[in-house]
Amino acid sequence: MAKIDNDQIDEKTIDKEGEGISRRELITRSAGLAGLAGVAATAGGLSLANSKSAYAASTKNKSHVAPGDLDEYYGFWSSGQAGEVRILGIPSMRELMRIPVFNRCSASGWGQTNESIKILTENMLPETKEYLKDKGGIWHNGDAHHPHMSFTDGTYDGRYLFINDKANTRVARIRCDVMKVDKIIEIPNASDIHGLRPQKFPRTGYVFANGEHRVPLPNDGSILDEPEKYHAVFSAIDGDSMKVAWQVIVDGNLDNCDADYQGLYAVSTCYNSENGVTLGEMTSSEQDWAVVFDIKAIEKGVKNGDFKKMNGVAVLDGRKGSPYTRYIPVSNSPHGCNTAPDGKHIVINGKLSPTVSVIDVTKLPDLFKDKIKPRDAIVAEPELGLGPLHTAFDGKGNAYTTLFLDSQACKWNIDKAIRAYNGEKVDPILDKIDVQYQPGHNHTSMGETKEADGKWLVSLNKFSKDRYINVGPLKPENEQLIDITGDKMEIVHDGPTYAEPHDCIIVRTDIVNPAKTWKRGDPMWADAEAQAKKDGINLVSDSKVIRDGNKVRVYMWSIAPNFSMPDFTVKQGDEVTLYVTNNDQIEDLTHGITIANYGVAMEIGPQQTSSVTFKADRPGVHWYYCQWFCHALHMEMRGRMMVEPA
Ligand code: K7E
Ligand code: CUA
Repeated sequence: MAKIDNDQIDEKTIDKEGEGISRRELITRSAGLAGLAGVAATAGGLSLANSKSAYAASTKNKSHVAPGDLDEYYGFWSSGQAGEVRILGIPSMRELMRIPVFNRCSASGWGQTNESIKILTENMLPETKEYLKDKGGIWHNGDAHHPHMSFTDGTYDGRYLFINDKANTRVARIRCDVMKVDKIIEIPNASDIHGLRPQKFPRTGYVFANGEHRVPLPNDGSILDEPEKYHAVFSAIDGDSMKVAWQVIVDGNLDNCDADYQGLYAVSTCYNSENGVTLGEMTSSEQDWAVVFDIKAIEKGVKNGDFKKMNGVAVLDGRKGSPYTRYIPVSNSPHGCNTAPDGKHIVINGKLSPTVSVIDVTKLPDLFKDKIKPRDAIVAEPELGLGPLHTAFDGKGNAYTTLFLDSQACKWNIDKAIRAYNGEKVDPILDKIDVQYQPGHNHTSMGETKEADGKWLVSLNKFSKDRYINVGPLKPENEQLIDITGDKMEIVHDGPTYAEPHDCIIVRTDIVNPAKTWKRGDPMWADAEAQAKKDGINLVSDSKVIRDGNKVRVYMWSIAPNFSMPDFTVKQGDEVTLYVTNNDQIEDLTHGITIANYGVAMEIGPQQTSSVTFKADRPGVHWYYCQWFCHALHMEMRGRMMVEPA
């Protein structure tokens, strides 16, 4: 058996669907591994079995995931200025999926479908709505930095992912059952959300989000060039309701943040203690801070009414001297903020200083009681190298810090660093490895949870520098997979990426259990369901054009390779809403609908309803067709929209 016939597999999959057999199982069962090995042998002259064992022998930690094999971890990647989230398999580093979030997506229609526009606009501030009124009504860009999963009891729970948008001051939530965004909120009173971390304990709970840039409050033009009146704001978002629970005004600029494992404190790195507005002013003093937020005290303050209500949110004053915060001096311009899985230590990364500062969270109660001085909360400050930006952990007491300027990953031991700080002659640095090139974030498998397992480290490098064939002036960035099971770190894989591998998390596959198809009645298309009900339409079985003045609603469904309607007619100038329900029940059988020369396109997953509204302002015959390859007769899956001239 030298060749696997895809059509055959599809047919069998369809036949066996009732028995719940997936296409994957079918390949293994019916074609057999011998068949797959045969393909590999024909293609590469190397049998699958041989290549597998060769890789297994060459690395301690098996990084090669052979064709047909599955990954051990999900990697959730932010994409920086591309505005989306990407799902990778780890350790293969294969990109498996993209989730449009703050960007516009040509394939799925994110930013165009009614379902996505609702999510993109429903929690937009009125002044932003007003600003975007004649600009299409939505933002078309975003800057997505920090993807983090919801926690229960100190580890990932597989419910949601949260991610910030630095560009347009938003936070989005992704449902992990369908891997689509279900909420996007614009954060009032803050500017440019940067650091973001969910509460780890008892659960998420709060999602902490840093407003990075200082702006006047309100930022309506009444205050302009008076920087002393600007503020940065720390927000706690309720991860269940996606409403801002409370905010705290701070001194300086907020950068990154993290939460403890006790549910008591959150910590943010805070640069620009000078409150300057130019680079020179912002970096002039020797020291900046780590700001500690006392969550219980803040909640009490909210209860007692010790706040100003701004844009409907309780805003507390957490500037220096406030009972809600403490400012721990650390070296100038700290950047990353990472809580260790030991539940005790939080690492503040120096950036402009070669050191990282280790905070002991058990000292924080005394700090808030003013029994100790702020610096006494620091228990270690090892010098690691130039440009420490972010730190990851292996759950065995070791930390891995990216050195941006040195282009290295540095492995060091927390306990040894504490002993060295106490005067013992011990070197906390265990190993350094060159990465390619200038790393920003890094992340270890399960590394920000109490279940950190010390298997993989990913280094997210801002430059690929000579690592790949030249693709023109814009180069890919580079992420490297590092095996950390041994004493020495070992780079086992390079992966080029498009802008920008900003940050990621690595989650065990048993924690994430996405659905295989949509389920009817999903809240994603509740509005379509409600409108259909009003129109007396059953979305899964009716095909109908309903005219309501110059508003026209077209309902159709699809089963590969057919749309239930071969054509429909509207008048020039009509506002058309097109509802399409994909009645296919087979996993992987996504359809789409594109209206040619109308700029309309959307994804319709199995059992999903999608809708889009547009103005039929171009007379003539316009074919609509399915743009998701779904069947041997996919090309024929189409129909005509006829627009009568006015
Ligand atoms: Cu996570 Cu650049 Cu947004 Cu560090 S920040 S690199
Ligand atoms: Cu349906 Cu292609």
